[in-house]
Amino acid sequence: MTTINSTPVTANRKLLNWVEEIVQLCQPAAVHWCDGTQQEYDALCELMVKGGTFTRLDGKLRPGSFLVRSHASDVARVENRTYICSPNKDDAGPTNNWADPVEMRKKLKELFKGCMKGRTLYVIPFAMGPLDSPLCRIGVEITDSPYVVVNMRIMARMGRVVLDKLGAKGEFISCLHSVGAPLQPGQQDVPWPCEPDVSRKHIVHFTEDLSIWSYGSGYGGNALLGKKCLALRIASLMARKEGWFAEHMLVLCLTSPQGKKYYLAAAFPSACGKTNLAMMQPTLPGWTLRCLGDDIAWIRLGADGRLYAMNPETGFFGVAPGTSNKTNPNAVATVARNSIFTNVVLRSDGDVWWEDMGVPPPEKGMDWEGREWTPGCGRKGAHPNARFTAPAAQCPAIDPDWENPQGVPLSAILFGGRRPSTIPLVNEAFSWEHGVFLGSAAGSETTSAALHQAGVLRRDPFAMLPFCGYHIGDYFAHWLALARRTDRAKLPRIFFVNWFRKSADGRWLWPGFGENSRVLKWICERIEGAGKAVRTPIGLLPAPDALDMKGLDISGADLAELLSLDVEGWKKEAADVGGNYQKFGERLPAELNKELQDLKARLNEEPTMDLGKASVR
Ligand code: OXD
Ligand code: MN
Repeated sequence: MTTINSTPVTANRKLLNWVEEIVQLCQPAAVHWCDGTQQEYDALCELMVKGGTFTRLDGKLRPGSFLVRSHASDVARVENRTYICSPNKDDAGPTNNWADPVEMRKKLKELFKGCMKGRTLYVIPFAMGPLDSPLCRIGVEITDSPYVVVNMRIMARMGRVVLDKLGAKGEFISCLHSVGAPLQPGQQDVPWPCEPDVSRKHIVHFTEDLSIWSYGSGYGGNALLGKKCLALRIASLMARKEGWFAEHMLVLCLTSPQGKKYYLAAAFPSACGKTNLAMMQPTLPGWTLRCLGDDIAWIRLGADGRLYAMNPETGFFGVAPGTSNKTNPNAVATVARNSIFTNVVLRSDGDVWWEDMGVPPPEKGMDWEGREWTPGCGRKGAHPNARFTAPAAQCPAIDPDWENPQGVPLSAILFGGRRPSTIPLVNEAFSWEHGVFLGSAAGSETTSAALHQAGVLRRDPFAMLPFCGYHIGDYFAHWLALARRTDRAKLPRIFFVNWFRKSADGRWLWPGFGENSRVLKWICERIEGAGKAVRTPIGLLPAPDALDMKGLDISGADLAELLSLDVEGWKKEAADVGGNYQKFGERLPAELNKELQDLKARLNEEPTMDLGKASVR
């Protein structure tokens, strides 16, 4: 067996033993301990160019960047092949696939036996969170995919510095990954090796030793194990035990014209524009927005009783289609260089293109499957879940505190989803418990970019449906308990937003994107105890004149609809939330059932809305 970078610069016995054990099991042709340097990154990219996996993009148009096409069977996270293996089935809860840990280990050992034959095994020490943060956690991913190594270098802190921090005795989360495509002697490799048989793909989390085993897919969250597997599923388990929160939330900083900073976190389901909001350019004069993270927030209670949020990642793994100078100019600038594009169109000039990029399509190109493609050919050029991987530090709107080891103090938490009807533009919770209720009831209409049938309402509590590593009822209880651990006045205010409301004839009622700053301004005003609000059965809605609408051409009727209370729609909504709550059984906290019953009762009373009379909470 050859070894490249063979001398492991660690005295961590546990790590050395684990690597040895996996080498025995997977039987790779070589072992490479990743040092995380630029030279290593460049060499692996070059290796993939030579092997036909990567295409180097034009050095002037897209410097330092590459295109890769995945196998058609391997284009997204595979939720139905994702498992939580807790000894007790009930502890995984109704939102997870459960499997018996003993049986699953047996099955995985069989799958992994010899699975890296003919390939190099890479050891990737990585850290989620700044190395000096109290929340920083170390993982080690073993993978046979160089694509994973280079993506991990963008998405997490990795290499030598992490081994140094780990030291001889430090603890790490073991993350084992294989594409599941051993090579026989003399067998020619393919550009995107994976296990095409979906039933053999497994993304498995063991709750006792907090280990991750992923087999058969090389794509995104299935394979970059620091992201959804560690920073959400495994971290949510650790967070519950240790009293913090691992959330599917963006973090941003809004600064008012007076120079006051407001840090906000927002949980929206996948494909609801988290990346767009995280780095949005406000249209309101004098307001600025800076990005701290677009996907994951680790949140802890500070000594001063406030909640502090930190982004554990160092990059963006964003959906490319729909990203344009109109929807997200900061993302367009971020991916201008040093980025990896997966499953987009390759233009003949050596640059990339995707649907709704805001620039004309090339006359001719190659689609995400590597076939000749022309604009009118009837097929999409990019896969709807095509991605860019780009360093967060390249974002022109990155916040100076994005790597602050302490995190930033949150003033508000937003929930949201894609809801064409019923849900108003913005709604403030009456209390912490009501806010947790709104989060537990979150849902979104699915789009073709997601992994599911398009156009159906999928309840997605706290946007954590596929990411909570334990029983979701216990997760709600964990959030509710926070109000007993600190002064309520120090808790962030909770809001529900909906940028996706449509008129009866199918028009978007709200322009979204930079105009969302108008809603964020009202949220900041509410935090200051100023913004005018109307008390309604569902929460506190902006008073009719409370949103700053200067310079926005939107009809009074449309605005009224966006801010109106649809009592009949909400009665249906409450019934549907109640139906979904049934699934959570006895572990649904009584407080949430009470919130639901109170909502139903308020909806059955005469609506008390007096639009002329604004009440400040
Ligand atoms: C993501 C997701 O890729 O939530 O971030 O699906
Ligand atoms: Mn996400």
